[in-house]
Amino acid sequence: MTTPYELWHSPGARSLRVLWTLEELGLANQVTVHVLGFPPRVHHEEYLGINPLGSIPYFRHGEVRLSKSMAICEYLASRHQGGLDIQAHEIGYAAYRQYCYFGEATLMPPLGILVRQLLLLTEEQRSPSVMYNARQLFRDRQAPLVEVLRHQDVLAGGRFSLADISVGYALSLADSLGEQKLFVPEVANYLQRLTSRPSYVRARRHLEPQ
Ligand SMILES: N[C@@H](CCC(=O)N[C@@H](CS)C(=O)NCC(=O)O)C(=O)O
Repeated sequence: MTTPYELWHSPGARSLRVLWTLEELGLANQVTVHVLGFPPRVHHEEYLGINPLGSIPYFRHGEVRLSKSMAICEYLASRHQGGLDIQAHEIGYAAYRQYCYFGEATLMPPLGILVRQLLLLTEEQRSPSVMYNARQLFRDRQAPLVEVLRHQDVLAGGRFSLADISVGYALSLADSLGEQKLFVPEVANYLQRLTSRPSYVRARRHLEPQ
């Protein structure tokens, strides 16, 4: 018997990257998804007993425990053939590594600020200057993407990869927050291509509260 995958997921959270990866690999029927209200540290105190960080996603596979979305995606891509990870000997490897990190380390910080301001604070608690700066930063940080997307449909290696899932999740979060006006045209078109993928559409279905 194969060891099942288990994923803890919240609507709108980075666990979408993992669901998207599972869908791309045709593995969606091999995962048990635990859907939690967000933030789980508020709605599900018992979750801290599973993931002491209290963050989403969390992933279990036998003895394996992972709490970083891209680490989970890379773990899955390395265990299953599907071409989602670009190998060191392949063209595009450097760009692949760059954009796997870029999605999380460069695009997500300003979006994290917007999530907090728009979803977790009351209107009186919000700071217009903090939101203005986060929006500017998110817009400016699209510049490297534009350079790549002027010449290619995907970010690395001439094929869809985890680099697109990393960056695509961040862009889709900005979209869900209603921040479409921040997208430069090349990036808006790229997001449209990504979110038209059947695997993305299926993964999104898990975003609906159960
Ligand atoms: N770098 C981590 C970040 C995980 C993270 O911050 N997740 C957010 C949701 S997308 C979260 O759980 N925030 C609430 C909290 O930490 O209590 C990853 O890529 O998975």
